[in-house]
Amino acid sequence: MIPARRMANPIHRAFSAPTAGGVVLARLLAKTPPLVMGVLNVTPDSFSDGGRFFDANAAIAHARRLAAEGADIIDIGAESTRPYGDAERVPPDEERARLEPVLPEVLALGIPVSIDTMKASVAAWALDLGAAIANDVWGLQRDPDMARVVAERGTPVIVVHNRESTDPAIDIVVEVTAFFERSLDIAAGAGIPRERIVLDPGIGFGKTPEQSVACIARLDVWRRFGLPILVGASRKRFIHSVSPSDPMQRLGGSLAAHLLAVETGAAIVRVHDVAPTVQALAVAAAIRRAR
Ligand code: HH2
Repeated sequence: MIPARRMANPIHRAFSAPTAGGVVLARLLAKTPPLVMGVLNVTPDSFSDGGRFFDANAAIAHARRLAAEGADIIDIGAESTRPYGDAERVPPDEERARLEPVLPEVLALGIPVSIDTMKASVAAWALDLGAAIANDVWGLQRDPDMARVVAERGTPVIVVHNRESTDPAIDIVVEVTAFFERSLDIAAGAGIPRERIVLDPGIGFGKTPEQSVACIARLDVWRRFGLPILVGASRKRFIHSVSPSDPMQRLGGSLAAHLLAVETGAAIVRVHDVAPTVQALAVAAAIRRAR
């Protein structure tokens, strides 16, 4: 039984879905936001870590490290989403083959796992194995089966805003709001309860660096949906546009972005560097409490 105080909190409502990963989800419910989602890319070509964890043993070791450093959720993906284009499309069989030796070991860590995929068949397979959350960087709007797969499994889903190409002329806040509304309609049509949805403006996805900055600055706009908001700013290119740096050298910018995102309403941050993020959030919270 979840205490009423927790159910009033959107993040606790979103993660209270009964799923195969229900036992570990209970751990999320015991925590106060913000939650830290650690990134595990089992890919040869991710922009952010360039294939360091493509090898299954390296990936499993990294998942253990994310857990030890305090990740609340591990987000595993096996196809680079390449927010900045030239992504190599991975067939579903290949994506699954990359996950097969790694996912069971990651699930065994006892931390809720989200499956970062835009393919319904891969999501279905991973959720059936015990992944607790679907993370769709096309917000239920790419694969027509995704909403049904999520609805049938009763899991939470992260709806990420995306666009095929950038358009510096558009008002990105208006665009993301309209996208979220479409995703929420698709979710409702498929029978996904609103309470199981997390919104994510998709930092870097089909956005200019300025538009990514604007999304973090204006996060409060999407609080009106009453749903948890996730921000994944880690190592993204907008940091380079403010302070020129390679992806692996963007920790300072990532921390700044996530601290401000939490100030503005993010309940979950998706990061590559878990330990520094956990520390930064704890210090920020201590200062806030002392105000
Ligand atoms: N960003 C990436 C991938 N998945 N999921 C959510 N919910 N939000 C994000 O901002 C997000 C995401 C891209 O980052 P990364 O995983 O490091 O790179 P790649 O997709 O190249 O593996």
